[in-house]
Amino acid sequence: MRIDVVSIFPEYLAPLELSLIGKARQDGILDLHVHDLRSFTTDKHRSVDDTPYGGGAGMVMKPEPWAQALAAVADGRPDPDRKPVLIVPSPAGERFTQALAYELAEEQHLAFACGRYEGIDERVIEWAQEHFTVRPVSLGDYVLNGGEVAVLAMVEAIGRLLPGVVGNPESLVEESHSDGLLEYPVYTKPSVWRDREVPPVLLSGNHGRIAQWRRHEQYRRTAERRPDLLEGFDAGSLPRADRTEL
Ligand code: 6GU
Repeated sequence: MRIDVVSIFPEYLAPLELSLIGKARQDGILDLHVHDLRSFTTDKHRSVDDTPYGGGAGMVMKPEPWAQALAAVADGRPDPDRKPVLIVPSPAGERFTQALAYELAEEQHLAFACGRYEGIDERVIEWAQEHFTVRPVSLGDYVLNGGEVAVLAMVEAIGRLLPGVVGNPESLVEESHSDGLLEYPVYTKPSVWRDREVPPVLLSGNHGRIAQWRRHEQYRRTAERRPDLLEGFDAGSLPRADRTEL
């Protein structure tokens, strides 16, 4: 997969050189390029923002540097017959979910346009649709200062789904949100720690009972912490005692 990120703070994306995502880049699974928006300015002051038409607080990102940057990104697309997906991080976007991460992990080329200040001139977003499939995406209902932290989260969530990035693909199957429920609690040695015991069923060696206990714990946690996830959840896979509560 190719990923391009455009930002006025390219250093913010440095963590993408670390850990699993950094390794995926070294292994050639992820071809990730970070671009400094300011390098696409042509004026002496390398300005990227200006005051908003109509008045109001804050500044708006100017269209010209964005058009230059996005044209360069589109020119670098690996498949000339396919539009890359341009993700515009914004608290006004659709919600980023595990389902969207899986969908985007199927793409060959993703680009991220990191806005700062009050956002990017809307005409850039309209024009970009000629060259990209544009998707404004939000991490959740709170406001960040810019898209960079959101890109770190999205690239990690998408990148770890690419074949060969997570060593044991089975760990993708049992984690939170992969099956609509939160994940079950986990324990390791010692079996007693500060007078607290590991749930005895996990030491029983009875794999059927362990699977049933874990499923029950997934359900219990989800009901307590995220009851919204249980609306429309297919209860058929739950232990019978949990099923009747739905
Ligand atoms: Cl994706 N961007 C910004 N700037 N703020 C956010 C966000 C994204 N998601 C939640 N808040």
